[in-house]
Amino acid sequence: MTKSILQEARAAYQPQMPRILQGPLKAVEGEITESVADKSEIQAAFPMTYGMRTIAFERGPAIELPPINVGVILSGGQAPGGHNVIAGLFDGIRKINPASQLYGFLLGPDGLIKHKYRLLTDEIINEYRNTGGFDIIGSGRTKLSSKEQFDEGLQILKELNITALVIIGGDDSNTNACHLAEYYKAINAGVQVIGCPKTIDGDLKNEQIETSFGFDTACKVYSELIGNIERDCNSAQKYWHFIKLMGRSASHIALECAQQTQPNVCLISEEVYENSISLDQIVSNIANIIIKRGEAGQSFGTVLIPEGLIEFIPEFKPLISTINALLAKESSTEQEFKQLPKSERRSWMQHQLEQGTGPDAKANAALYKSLPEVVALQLALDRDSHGNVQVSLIETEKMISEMVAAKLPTGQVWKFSPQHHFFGYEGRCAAPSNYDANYCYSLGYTASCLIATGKSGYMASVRNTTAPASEWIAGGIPITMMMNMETKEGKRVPVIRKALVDLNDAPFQTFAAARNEWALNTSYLYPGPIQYFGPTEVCDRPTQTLLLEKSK
Ligand code: FBP
Repeated sequence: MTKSILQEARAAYQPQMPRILQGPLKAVEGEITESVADKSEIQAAFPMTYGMRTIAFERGPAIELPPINVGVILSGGQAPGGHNVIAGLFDGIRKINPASQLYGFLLGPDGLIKHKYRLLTDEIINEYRNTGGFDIIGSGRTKLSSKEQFDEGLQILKELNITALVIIGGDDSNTNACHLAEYYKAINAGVQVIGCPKTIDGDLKNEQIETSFGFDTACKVYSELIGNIERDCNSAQKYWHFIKLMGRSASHIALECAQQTQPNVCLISEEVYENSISLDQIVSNIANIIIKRGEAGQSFGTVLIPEGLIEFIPEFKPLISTINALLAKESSTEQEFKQLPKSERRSWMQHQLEQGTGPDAKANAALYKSLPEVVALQLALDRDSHGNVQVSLIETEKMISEMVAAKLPTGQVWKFSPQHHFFGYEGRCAAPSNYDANYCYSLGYTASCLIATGKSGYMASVRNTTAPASEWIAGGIPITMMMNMETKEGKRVPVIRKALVDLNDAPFQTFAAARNEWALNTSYLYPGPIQYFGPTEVCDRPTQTLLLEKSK
């Protein structure tokens, strides 16, 4: 593979990892764990893997272990650093025994079910060290959840003599990893299952999992782009830029980028929901800022919009869950909807909503009717394999700017000229920052240690990551510990609880204290590109979110 000069230089980078992982170790068991909520239901769903103890690695005696064959899957959306998780896992199992083998299943969980895999050799791994993307084996969103799929998977695992499987994914994929661990334990399959916390969205975190990998790099890439736009905007002084940012439900990315770039407006979905801020209020608030800036001779600005906003606007929540139920996989209404030509879909949906009987039925029908055609159709697009609305496909940034334009007074000397952007795919495969390169490698290596110590149903955990990497703490967290019950596609199911932005936490509080100033006085910050070489305070700085959460 031909490499750029930067790729060549990055290939030589030696990721740093916790000191504890650099020598022989033992697993020290902590407290017995309980799920974050709905204990009896989670326990009933996971009788074999519920209530296990947390694991921390400490110095231990050197033990000789036989070679092991391990499988790895990349699941869901790409996130910078995935290749380093695989490299850390590879190096870890080779350290356990140099004859160990790593098999990568291709294009996500589908590779396991359809028996498509690749043996990962030294040569292949070396090609991908410290690179972005998931292309070493590809990723996919197939939901790994049925007994048939688990049995299909077991066939190939047995054939390749694989006794441990590492699933690198977000909350949904790790929930399914736990189901798989549970099933393989119950049937005594002899296969351990370990999860790794991945997602740029930053919403797979809790006391033990400080952050999901990829969040750091993705936010740095988006912040560079936002900073560039702010500088352009401040130079030409003629556009308002409406920038939608990926992150699915949670607004962590928008909040982090706001801290890094100080835009004029940043919406936080969780605040909208908690304070029941209506669409009309959101729009009026932005319009007021535009008017004030226009009157002060500043008819330009930057607005950040989290991609999941629409699901949090109070009047949209019941509408979306009604549409979700109508489009639930294999329901009769979904089948009917899918047969319709595109031109008839909006009126079909309108009719269904008007026939609704619940307390929100009238409001749902009226709201749907009021939506611009594109947004109405985008709301009814296919759900993903986990039943989630694909918020990345809904053009909220255009909807909001159109509604803002309609609220502005006419006949002013200043003008309102909007520009629209959506930053998501631009950051998901970026070359990992030093933080993500180190964190990911450490996660992969930790997964190999969990395998060596016989664990299953655990997620690899690396903590204390605002300290230098040598002081990071490595261990394993029972996945059931992170679960609660939620309603998905009309059914109550156990899932890892998503970490949304907490309005009482330091990242939001710090932003809230500064935003009025940023709104009216142009205070842009231009963070520039990720730096891989240079002073540590520039190159190894974690996200503001993590620093504020850890009060550094
Ligand atoms: P994961 O949660 O699987 O990591 O995916 C995150 C994400 O990037 C979201 O921010 C975004 O809404 C979604 O993936 C887009 O999905 P797709 O890649 O299927 O377009």
